[in-house]
Amino acid sequence: MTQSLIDRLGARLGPAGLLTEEADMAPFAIDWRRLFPGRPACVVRPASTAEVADVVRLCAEAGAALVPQGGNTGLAGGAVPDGSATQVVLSLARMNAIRRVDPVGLTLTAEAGCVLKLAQDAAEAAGRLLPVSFAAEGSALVGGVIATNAGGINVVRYGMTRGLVLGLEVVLADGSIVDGLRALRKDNAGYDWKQLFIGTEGTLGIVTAAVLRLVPKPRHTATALLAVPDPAAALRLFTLAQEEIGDSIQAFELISGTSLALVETHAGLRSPVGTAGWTVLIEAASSLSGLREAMEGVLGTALEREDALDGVLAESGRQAADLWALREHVTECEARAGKSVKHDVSVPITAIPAFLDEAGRVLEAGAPGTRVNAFGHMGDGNIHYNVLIGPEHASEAINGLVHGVVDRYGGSISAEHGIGQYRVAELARHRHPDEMALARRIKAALDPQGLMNPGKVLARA
Ligand code: 2HG
Ligand code: ZN
Repeated sequence: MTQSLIDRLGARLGPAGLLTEEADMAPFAIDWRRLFPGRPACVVRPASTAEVADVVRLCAEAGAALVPQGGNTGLAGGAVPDGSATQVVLSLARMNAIRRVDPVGLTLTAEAGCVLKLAQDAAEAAGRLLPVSFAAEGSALVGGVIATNAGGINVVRYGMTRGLVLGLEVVLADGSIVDGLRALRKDNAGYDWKQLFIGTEGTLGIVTAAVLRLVPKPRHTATALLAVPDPAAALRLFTLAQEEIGDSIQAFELISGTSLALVETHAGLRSPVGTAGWTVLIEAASSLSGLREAMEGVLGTALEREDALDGVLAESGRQAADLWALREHVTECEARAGKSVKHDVSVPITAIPAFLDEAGRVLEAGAPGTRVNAFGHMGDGNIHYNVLIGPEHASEAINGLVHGVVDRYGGSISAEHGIGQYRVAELARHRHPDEMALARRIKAALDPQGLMNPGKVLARA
């Protein structure tokens, strides 16, 4: 079965569209963290929506499962195949055109394989901003950003990717194409079906192109790094910043001393405000003047109230980039430090200090010898509560401890990274059975054969 399918895929896509050699398929077979090695039957690289549709139809006819893949930067193993050598990996990378930028209507239309950074650059060249940004933006692809409803550093101001998608083109599990590439701000005509494909990680269909919402590009930016005594002080600082410059805050990040120590050890980058306690990185942006003075005011008041122990305000774009580098290197340096168990959690913002405190105590008691690398997007309630472990620690037990605390604070076990295969069991454990049953009904309706990214988000039926 598999060989005849591969032959048909090759006949449809030509040599540029099909990879079957082990070495060529290797980068598509394993995730960035190298936690989920798989073996694809083949890798297809369609160059158009029509080709994607034909691939899906051929696979459906042959009963072969499909695993859509973007930039393969995900942290939950959602874009890699299992080890059966029967699943077809569908890379969207060749569908990389930016079809249109409309600076007046504030939209950008891109194909799924466009690198996020290139889409951001195209918006910038038109004097506008595509406000989704995260450390992997140089490799992540627009289709994957949408399929995972990516978050990142600007959610505090602009919301998740979901809120930036105006129109979508998708290929359904039977190979039909649905073109909803409307560039409208208001569109209440019937079901908003595109939401089914945003954040569902390719389990219901494949995103092939999208119309994204742009925003005006703020003229001025102010970036500050502050050392704070503890997370409770960081929360007070957040409240102060909300009151003083709330409408211009576009990032409010919390970084633990452990995170900065990792960055210092493994990337040689040193924080100008030290690594002793906790650190907050605030970025504000506005087209109105006076932003810098307003940010100075926030810093001054925070220092006066002793909610900040030290602080720097970037003098230039270069210096701002240096401050951001401290934050953006955490993931890479954590990986270099050894094994870790990641938790991408969110809790109500006001609960962050208590959550951090309680999770720390629970781990100390239940998993002695672990080290917590906590950092994240405090302004939207999302903490990456990653636990560095040794060979004696079991990751499921640590998940149980941390997610137990998340439940007690009414939080979510996946704030922005999705479920992939990494959190399938945890999702089923933490979501109400009624919600899981509803998800299964949606899955059965859209993918009756169960061939769209099986085993991701939901356990195989
Ligand atoms: C970030 O915020 C990313 O830098 C990665 O979401 C988080 O490494 C992580 O756990
Ligand atoms: Zn993050």
